[in-house]
Amino acid sequence: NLTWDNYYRYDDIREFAYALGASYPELVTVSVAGKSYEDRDLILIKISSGGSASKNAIFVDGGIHACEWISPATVTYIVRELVENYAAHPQYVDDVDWFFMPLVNPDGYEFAHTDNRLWRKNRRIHDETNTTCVGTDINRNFDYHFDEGGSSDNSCAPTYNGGQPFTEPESRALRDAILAEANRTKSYLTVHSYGQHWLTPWGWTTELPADYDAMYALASDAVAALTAVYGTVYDIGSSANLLYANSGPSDDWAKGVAGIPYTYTIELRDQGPVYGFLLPPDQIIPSGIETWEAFKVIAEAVALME
Ligand code: 0X9
Ligand code: ZN
Repeated sequence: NLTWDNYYRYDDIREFAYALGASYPELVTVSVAGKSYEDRDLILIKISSGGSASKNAIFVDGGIHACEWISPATVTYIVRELVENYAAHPQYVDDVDWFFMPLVNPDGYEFAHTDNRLWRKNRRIHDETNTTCVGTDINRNFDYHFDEGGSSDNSCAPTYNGGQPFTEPESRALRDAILAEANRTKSYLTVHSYGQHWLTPWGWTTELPADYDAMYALASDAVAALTAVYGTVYDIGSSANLLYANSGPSDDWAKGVAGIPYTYTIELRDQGPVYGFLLPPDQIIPSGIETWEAFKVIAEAVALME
């Protein structure tokens, strides 16, 4: 039984998902959306109390980047809150369907635990004779304005884009899971760290999406609810404006190709440079509690969307 007082390994997260499904079969369906390069399961958790099959949906992922341990920790915390405390707030499950892929990059995540704490990419070997240049940045491997800046063609680089879109089994599995429900998915939340940013597309251009004002308004309601808990501040803006130019991330693809309107990259605690990726585990529960407040705001809005 997980208590979110420490960072969990791939096996723990997988077992958490299946145990939740076994305890709450009327709410939780666990499936395998694909296999990682090293043959780990890419777990997909659907949370639904049934009813209409065309209910609006929210898709959440975590752990695209191996070193961002607070991401799968916070995402699984929210899964737990939705399910175990369903009776306290049934509307968040009754009014929307949820899809969670809490650990998109299990191979990199395990490698960050065993070998290199700051590892970012997956672990695909590109060249058997070159074992130092391993892995692709899953968040540069999506097919929308692919390789148009802020991604690397060099397999040694931490932002290596794979050379072509969708070369990685993890990005293909995430793509296919999103597409399977895209017509009813109103929000895609891809959870990263760190910096305390609530980001909209795009990364490839500093121009803003046509519906940026609506995206900004919902983000600011979500952030206000988050900040109200402990005073944790987040800034809001488009990726290219607030962070840096980059191309091929999952959020740009989810909005530009899959057509999901309220698509955000959430950069969790902290702001750096104190901890950065090395966020102490005693911040998992506070991060979970405050981020859950933001997710409630998103769910309330999604429930009312056309
Ligand atoms: O660079 C990234 O992939 C993300 N930041 S991180 O520090 N977690 O690596 C930001 C991606 C933001 N999304 C877009 N640029 N569209
Ligand atoms: Zn990241």
